[in-house]
Amino acid sequence: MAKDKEKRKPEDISSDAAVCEMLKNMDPELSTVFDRSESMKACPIGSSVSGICCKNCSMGPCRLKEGKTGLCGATMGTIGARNLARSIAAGASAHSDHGRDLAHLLGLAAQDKAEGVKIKDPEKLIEFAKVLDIKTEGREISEIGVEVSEKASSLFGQQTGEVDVIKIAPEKRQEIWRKNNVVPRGVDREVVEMLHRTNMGVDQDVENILNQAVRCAMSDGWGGSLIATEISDILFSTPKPNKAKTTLGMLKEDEVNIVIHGHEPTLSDIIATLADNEELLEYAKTKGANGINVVGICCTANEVLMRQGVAPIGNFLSQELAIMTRAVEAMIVDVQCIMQSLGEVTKNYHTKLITSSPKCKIPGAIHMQFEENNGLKLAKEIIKLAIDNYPNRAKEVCIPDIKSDLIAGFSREYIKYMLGGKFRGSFRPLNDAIIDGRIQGVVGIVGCNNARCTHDKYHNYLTKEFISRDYLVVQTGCGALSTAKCGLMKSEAMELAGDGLRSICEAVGIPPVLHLGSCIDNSRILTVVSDMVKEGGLGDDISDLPIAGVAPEWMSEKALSIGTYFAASGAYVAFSGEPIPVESSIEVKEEMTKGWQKKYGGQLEYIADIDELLNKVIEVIQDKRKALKLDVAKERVLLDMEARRSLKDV
Ligand code: NFS
Repeated sequence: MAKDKEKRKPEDISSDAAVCEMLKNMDPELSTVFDRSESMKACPIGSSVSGICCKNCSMGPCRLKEGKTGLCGATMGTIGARNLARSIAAGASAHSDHGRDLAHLLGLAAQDKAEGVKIKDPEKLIEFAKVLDIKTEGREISEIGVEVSEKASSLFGQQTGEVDVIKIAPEKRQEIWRKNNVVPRGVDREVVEMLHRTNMGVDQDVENILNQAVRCAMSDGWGGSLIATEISDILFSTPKPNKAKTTLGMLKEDEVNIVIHGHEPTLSDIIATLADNEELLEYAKTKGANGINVVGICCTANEVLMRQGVAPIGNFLSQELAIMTRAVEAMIVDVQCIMQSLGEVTKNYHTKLITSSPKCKIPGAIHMQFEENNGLKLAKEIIKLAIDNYPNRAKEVCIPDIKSDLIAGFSREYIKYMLGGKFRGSFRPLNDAIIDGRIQGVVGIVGCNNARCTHDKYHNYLTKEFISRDYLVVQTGCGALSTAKCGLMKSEAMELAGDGLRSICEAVGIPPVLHLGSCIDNSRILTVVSDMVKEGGLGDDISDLPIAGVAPEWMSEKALSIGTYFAASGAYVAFSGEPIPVESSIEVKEEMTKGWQKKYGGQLEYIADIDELLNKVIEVIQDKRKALKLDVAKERVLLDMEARRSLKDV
């Protein structure tokens, strides 16, 4: 391993200064995801740049190159479409299963049967009840909560009709979906049908397979994810801006450090609340610790950051290094984006790795199962276990002395309020700023980190470039944590914005990059753009808006589902970093670009060169502005080779 590490400088591995610090100081005998990304190359067939692989039956795996078919006769196009569709189904199922659990929890919380969980935002409950056609007048909150829980849960198993949360979208968009037959009938139904249709010897038509892939992704964005976000807000409160600090430097030398990692807000919200508990703080003192420091990683971090200001110490690629600081007493993981290597890494340190979901057990971890009725008790047990582990900590810890300020927690409700005020909350000022060109457009830069690209680099680069050209950037997931760590989510970052965007940031008092939450909360972006359409002046559909989405360091199947439902919602979406695994099939690429553009007014494509991607997004947004006949306040800035070279060093 030590030999591999000599190959790349920490700065080439990560743009996170605290991660670089850790890479310089970590035990050379230990391996991280970064080392393995060098020692193990991706399978060239599986990565799908030069070929394609089908393993849907045991006559294979069939490795295809241009001009060949599998044993059954399946073509590159069919296999590419099937593989992509299966990944979308897996991604959609992850988000949706998360939403299902929250829908169930809401019913229990409404009846006071979920320890430590209550309905914190009754106003949002009433609003969501209306979306679901549930009567609210004259009814108790608990009664509404139970019915919302039942109705939301039923949308997962619904067999016919429409998942009615799609009604949040503009009318015209709903008609486009109906015309193309992609309105999800029920969340689970679309995932099951996708798996059936990609089974050996079923759907073999690229367009037909991808039509169902779109309906499946729609059941995520306009189904499971949206339900998850709405109910998380109802139970744990709708986010408002919160000041916090970030990076691995937020671990504390003299306190019990507890890292919450994964995606679900439930147990983590209770653990974070208990960090101030007098009894537990007293107990910590008896073990020599000066406090209890709860911090987060990945999307669980985003959930508790937005609502409680809990410090996110890093995104996906920081999880192993957090343990290597020797300062973490316990890491509690729930579901998704949790590396199996954590079980091995913790063997070398005193850190207790705790799994809490029956859906995710890891060799080497202690399993302490969260049930809806044991939240408070379990959270206390976990914190006590971490406190008991504090005396086992090594004398020397290795916490990077690097921190960055950030503001997070821009929900749709807050954006409306900050622009229009409590009594006339409105998206009018945002639309007006876009119309008069102070804001050229809105770009969502979202998604994962990928160990095969320089950690955080593309997220940070694109964000700086877009804000400097007056594009408002909204972020979720690991992308949001990336720019937060490099200081782009604090008010001072408005200095890096173009004059137009800066004038808005100054007037409203916001940073030029807005943190909208976890990956599940990409559905917040859907509701924001729907509101922008309804506000008027920017066309009558999402596809008319000068907006775009980018996932520059994508890695998870969930990202494929997200990219697909944004394209189906009318947005131009570009992925970079590693290719979407359909690159070798022209037929599939054509359908995802030209085909989807014709059907939905949006598309999903992969662009390897980050400057080419930047230019393409600018071009798409400027074309939308032109179509809307908006005054072009600024010249379109496309980069020539010389300008590119001067920008390379970020
Ligand atoms: Ni999204 Fe969140 Fe991060 Fe990617 Fe994983 S944590 S759900 S999948 S890696 S952004």
